[in-house]
Amino acid sequence: MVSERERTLPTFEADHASITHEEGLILYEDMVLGRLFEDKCAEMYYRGKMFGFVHLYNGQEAVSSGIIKAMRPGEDFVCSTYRDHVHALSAGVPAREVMAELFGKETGCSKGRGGSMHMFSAQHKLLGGFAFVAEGIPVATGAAFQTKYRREALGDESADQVTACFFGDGACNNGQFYECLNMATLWKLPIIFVVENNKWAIGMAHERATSDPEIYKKGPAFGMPGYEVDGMDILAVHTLAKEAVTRARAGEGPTLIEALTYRFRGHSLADPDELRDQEEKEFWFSRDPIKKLANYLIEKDLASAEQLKEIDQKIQAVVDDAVEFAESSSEPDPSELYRFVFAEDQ
Ligand SMILES: Cc1ncc(C[n+]2csc(CCOP(=O)(O)OP(=O)(O)O)c2C)c(N)n1
Ligand SMILES: [Mg+2]
Repeated sequence: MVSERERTLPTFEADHASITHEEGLILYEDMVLGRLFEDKCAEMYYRGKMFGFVHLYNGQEAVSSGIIKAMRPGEDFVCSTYRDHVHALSAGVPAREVMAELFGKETGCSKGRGGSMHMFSAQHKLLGGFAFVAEGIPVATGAAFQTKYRREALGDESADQVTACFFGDGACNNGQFYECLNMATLWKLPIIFVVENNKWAIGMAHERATSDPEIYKKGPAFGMPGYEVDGMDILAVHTLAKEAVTRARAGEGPTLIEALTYRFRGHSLADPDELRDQEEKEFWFSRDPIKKLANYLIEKDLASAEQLKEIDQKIQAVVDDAVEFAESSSEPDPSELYRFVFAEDQ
């Protein structure tokens, strides 16, 4: 039985989540936005509308939505990887700007200079989009440090922002991860390290590459709490995220969260996805986080099937509009090739 060889967690007692109708719909809508946006990306990529590597997030939505929706939009910092479209969307970057970036247009959130792996938005406190594995971890740690520094060294009372730093299981075998865990505890930084353990780093299975595959245990080794959470259950992720945000904002320091999740597509759209066996895929497909939340909301009378369908349709229109916007936007003018290399050009 494949389920016996999969690392999963006991079912989260959803009643502990005490979710309201409004919160439930916000989480649902954000996950649907992530899913439909990525499906559209695949379509546009295969139609030749975008170039370079495009890494999709299908299946992992509960992690982005569950964590980022526990934060303050536009104030708290979010740091991603090359699998960054959905973190950008959860952080509030409009779908139009994310899609236009993928199309390499000047209306994109990185002015068309970044593309899929380099989403950035100063307005939405999105720190990137990074092509190198683990590259965002020190950047996010730096963001958390400046918050702490402004508050404690410069006496700025308004400096209570929290940083969420997302990265994959593969990144946890990189030295920057350990250096940053050390500094974050040493200085009690307001940061949440979120490992999206989707079992694979391209074609390398996590347990083949890692001496102790239970990543959350590495938190306590550095003096911070480490938690494992079912990354296919948004209520579990969101509940834990709220605790970690509260802790960080109160000056109590960092938290390491290991979310057990799975990507429903290949590593990138150039990957034929032949290494993972079908049984494993079926097991994780059956744990679709969007369906799980939909069932919960309907069961608990927090939403009706019609309401959820209306959200699906509304979001589909948002995604279609994003494509139209991206298609009709202009490419950056070649004369501006070197503009925006430095912050002064903003
Ligand atoms: C420093 C560095 N080494 C190698 C690569 C090539 N590479 C790109 S993605 C990837 C796998 C990373 O897997 P993981 O961190 O688990 O993230 P996931 O793709 O599963 O989201 C590797 C090795 C890279 N981009 N950067
Ligand atoms: Mg991975």
